Amino acid sequence: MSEQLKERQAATAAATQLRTDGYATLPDIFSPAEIAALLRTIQSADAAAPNFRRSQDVFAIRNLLGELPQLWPQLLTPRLRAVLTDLFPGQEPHLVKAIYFDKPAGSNWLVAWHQDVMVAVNQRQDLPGYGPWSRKNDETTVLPPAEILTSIVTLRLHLDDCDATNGALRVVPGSHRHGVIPNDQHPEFTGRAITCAVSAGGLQLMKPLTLHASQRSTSTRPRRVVHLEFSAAELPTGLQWRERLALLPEPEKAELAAATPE
Ligand SMILES: O=C(O)CCC(=O)C(=O)O
Repeated sequence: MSEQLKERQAATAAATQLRTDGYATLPDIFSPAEIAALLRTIQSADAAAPNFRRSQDVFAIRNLLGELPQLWPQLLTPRLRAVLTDLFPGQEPHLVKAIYFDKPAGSNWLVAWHQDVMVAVNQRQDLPGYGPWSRKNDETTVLPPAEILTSIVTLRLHLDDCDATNGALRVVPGSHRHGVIPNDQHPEFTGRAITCAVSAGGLQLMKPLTLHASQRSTSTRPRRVVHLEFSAAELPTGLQWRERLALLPEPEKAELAAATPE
């Protein structure tokens, strides 16, 4: 069987697992050279901007592609595009959020159990099914209707080998099928959590409603992740995903279009 066919089969199996369990992993989507190039771009950033948060326990860049637009073509490799095609068959997904998380060696940063239920939008607009609203650090977020939340798929690209010792994400399989779970009910679910080890270059896929958390690091290795959220859904007129980015045309298609006379 060709490598390409094996990859397509793995991606189809991951898309099925994502629907059932709310998470899946896909190894070897980015090569060591592609990871090194991404890290060079991230390390070249001017860390003084307000979207950068640096402490001894975490370095995070919010609105990552707004801060570092040159990362977008680096991330949109043919392999990543193929994964998106499997995850959004017959649809045109766009990016709706991007964050960089560096949990350094020995970090005390832990993230408690939660679901990702708020989406970042351009403005507050009272609409049926949208709310509550929140405004923090100049950013408006809202709990959208279920069809918008369930349209989102998170792809976490791991830039380092990651396991339970350096803060791998823990998830509760199937929890995304229970809608928004009140905090006081989390303990009913978290007893069956599993740890998602992912090697460098691999992707962890996750539905935003999957209950997830991450532990402190007891390792000497960092855990660097590019967290990307995609959706093919559009918001009602007037409301826009705050970080919305369309996929760039594939280079060969763009070349073909440029060479074809109208
Ligand atoms: O990267 C982590 O450890 C946690 C991130 C997370 O939970 C989130 O972005 O919702």
